[in-house]
Amino acid sequence: MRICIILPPAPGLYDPLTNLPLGPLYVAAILEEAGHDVSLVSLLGHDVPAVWPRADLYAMGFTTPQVGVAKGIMELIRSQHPGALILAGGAHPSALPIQTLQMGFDSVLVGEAELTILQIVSDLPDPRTVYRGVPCDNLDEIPFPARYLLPNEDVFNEATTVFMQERRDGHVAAIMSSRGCPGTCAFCSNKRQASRYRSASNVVAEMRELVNLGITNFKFQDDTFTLSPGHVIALGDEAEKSFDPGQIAVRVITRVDTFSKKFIPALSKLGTEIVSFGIESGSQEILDISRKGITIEKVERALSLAHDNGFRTFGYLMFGLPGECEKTIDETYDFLRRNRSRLDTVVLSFFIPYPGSDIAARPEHYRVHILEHDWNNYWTVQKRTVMALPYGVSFDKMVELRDRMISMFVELGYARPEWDKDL
Ligand code: B12
Ligand code: SF4
Repeated sequence: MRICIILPPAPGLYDPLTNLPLGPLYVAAILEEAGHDVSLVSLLGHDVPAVWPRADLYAMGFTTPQVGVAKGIMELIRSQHPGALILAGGAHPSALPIQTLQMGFDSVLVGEAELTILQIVSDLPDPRTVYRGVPCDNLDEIPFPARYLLPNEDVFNEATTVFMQERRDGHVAAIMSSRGCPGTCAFCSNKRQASRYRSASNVVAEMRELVNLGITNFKFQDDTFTLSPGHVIALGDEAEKSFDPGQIAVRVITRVDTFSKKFIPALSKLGTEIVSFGIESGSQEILDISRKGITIEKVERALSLAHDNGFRTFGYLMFGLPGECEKTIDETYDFLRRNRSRLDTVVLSFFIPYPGSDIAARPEHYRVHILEHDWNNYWTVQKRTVMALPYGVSFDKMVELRDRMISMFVELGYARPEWDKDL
């Protein structure tokens, strides 16, 4: 079967190439392994082709702000290949499958694809409209992402954005060593799922393949990297056996409440340079309203622990969550000032009610009015849009608070010219 996998453009990202999407690459790997004739069209930083190759099935994964571009591509393919079957998957179609079908896609795969995608292909030419993916328990069974189908310049990228704009030898790859997060954050569109882990040898084998190609910087995309001490310790040991000291550099992201002393030696063995934390806000009230499940005290403890052990610390903060007001901005300012010496960099996002999140599903429960429904504007970092108004706060006030938040970053020295680019 000829299958064309498409990576739609990501016009709101500064550097999509150092954060290549793994989902469609896993789908491609499964299909290739089963003997299908798979091609991949990457539109991340590349022009949309005027003429599309003929295929039996076109498959595209996308997030909410990519809906408009994904629809345009689907329509272009349809105009050239009227009988083509076009499948959608990934974050947005999983959150809103029916709306995705209404956009004109033939089928939607909700959730993880690996155990279901071959069924879709075998149902051709009459696939069902909605398929429910089954989470894979044994992640070691899944082949490595089919990066070899990508254009060379996507894989052998410049590797600057991931490590604080430092130009690095070697390139950077995204990698995932576990799936699922038990968190309940109300702004997050992940479906709550039990965590599953790849074995350390499986992860390091993937890293080894990449290192052999000259890719030596790794951004672990696991939702919460420090969930399981056993997993991280095994990874550290395996990496230490497989790589020379200093040969690889790693960035991870995690929750402050799972980060503890027992992870430190393993993170060092793994070559970790940057530990990023989802902090979201310096206001306990905001953290509680958004069901983040962490305390400011735990944030400060985690930042100290990471900083004192020689890691660079990144904090992800969000402006405009439910409950945001003058008082919470003041609290965030105090937090940022207090922690300046142990927080190296901050990435500031602007709250967006993504489909799939509890806030988008129940805005009244969180006492917010959602203002923006044009998904083309659902890019988190660059747009700086006020997307939702907490009850009792006017639009003009929110704009003023947003501008204050931005100026406090500048004043405290967190903002740099490249500030938006550290995703
Ligand atoms: C790494 C990551 C990024 C990276 C890479 C982007 C990417 N597209 O993978 C970067 C930093 C660039 C990024 C940017 C953004 N991200 Co992001 N990101 C993630 C994260 C943490 C992991 C993604 C991942 O690799 N998962 C592992 C793979 C195996 O899972 P997967 O991607 O879900 O893929 C599986 C299924 O979805 C499905 N599938 C996926 N694609 C396809 C395609 C086809 C054809 C089929 C059939 C199936 C299928 O099968 C895959 C294998 O099982 C997720 C959260 C998460 N845990 O998934 C958020 C997430 C996807 N991001 C999100 C958002 C909002 C964004 C941004 C919009 C933020 C912004 N800057 O404005 C941008 C959008 C950029 C883009 N092009 O998509 C939201 C999406 C919400 C939504 N409703 O769309 C998520 C879910 C975070 C969250 N918890 O809310 N992100
Ligand atoms: S925001 Fe992060 S910690 Fe919270 S539920 Fe989503 S993935 Fe888990």
